[in-house]
Amino acid sequence: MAENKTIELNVKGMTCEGCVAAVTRIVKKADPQAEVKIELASGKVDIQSGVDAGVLTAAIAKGGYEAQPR
Ligand SMILES: [Cu+2]
Repeated sequence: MAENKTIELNVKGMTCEGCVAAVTRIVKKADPQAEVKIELASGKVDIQSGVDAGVLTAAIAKGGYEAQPR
């Protein structure tokens, strides 16, 4: 299994706890072992995962949120 690393993203488009739950779900679908920390007000998303940052960013984008490394 790949080594976990911290992936730091800025995610735009999250407006409520429902969005936080949706982004968490998207990340967990890509990596069930991932640890996800989301700050709704700032859009800061920190993910501990062995999955490639590009894969997670693409999955979040597909879910309708704009994700960028920060
Ligand atoms: Cu929402």
